[in-house]
Amino acid sequence: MKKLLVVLLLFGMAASANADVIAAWDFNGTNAVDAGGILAAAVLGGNVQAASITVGSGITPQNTASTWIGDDWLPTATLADAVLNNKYLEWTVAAAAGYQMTITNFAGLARDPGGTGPTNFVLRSSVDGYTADLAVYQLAGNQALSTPLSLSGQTTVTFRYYGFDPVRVGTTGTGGFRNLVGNDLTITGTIMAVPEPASMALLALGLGALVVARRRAKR
Ligand SMILES: [Ca+2]
Repeated sequence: MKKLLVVLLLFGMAASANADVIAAWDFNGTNAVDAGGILAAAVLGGNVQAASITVGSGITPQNTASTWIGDDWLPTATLADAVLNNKYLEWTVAAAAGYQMTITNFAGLARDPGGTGPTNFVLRSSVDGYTADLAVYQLAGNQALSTPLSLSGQTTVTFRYYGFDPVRVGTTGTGGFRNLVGNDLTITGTIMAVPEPASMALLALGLGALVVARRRAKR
């Protein structure tokens, strides 16, 4: 029994490495127009291959200094409208070959929607084909967002930040992210080598043998 516990404990320790920055963007000195609609992350964690942010096809990039924002979110009264009309900002993180990510947090500083921008935003991901709401935000000004996530065993993940507003229908406000000192949009988590089938099979074999030995000892 003790051996079984030790094996499980070691396996658990290997699987729970410390959370670190997987990718982080810095909008200082740029914007969605100057960057040509796509911006690579300023910081990539170890064994992260690439990360970039862009805007959905229904959004027009905006050139306000040191932001990542877009125009033409509205008229989009509901989340279903936003999904249908591609009203979102989008960012993607990809692990290096042979590695996988567990994403545990998203953080950013949402820009004040002002008098005309959308106040409702929803975060979804490619993990389930943009189906489930990972977070629902309602903005009343500049707002620091920090959302715990639990997306494990992923090689590439795209996040979509959908914007809509049931009240400001018919206006064309801006929405997106502001500049902070240092990183402005951050994805946190852990990166691990993808377990090889051979080592997984060995582990299963080892655990099976221990269980059999334990049962025999009980008799
Ligand atoms: Ca910054």
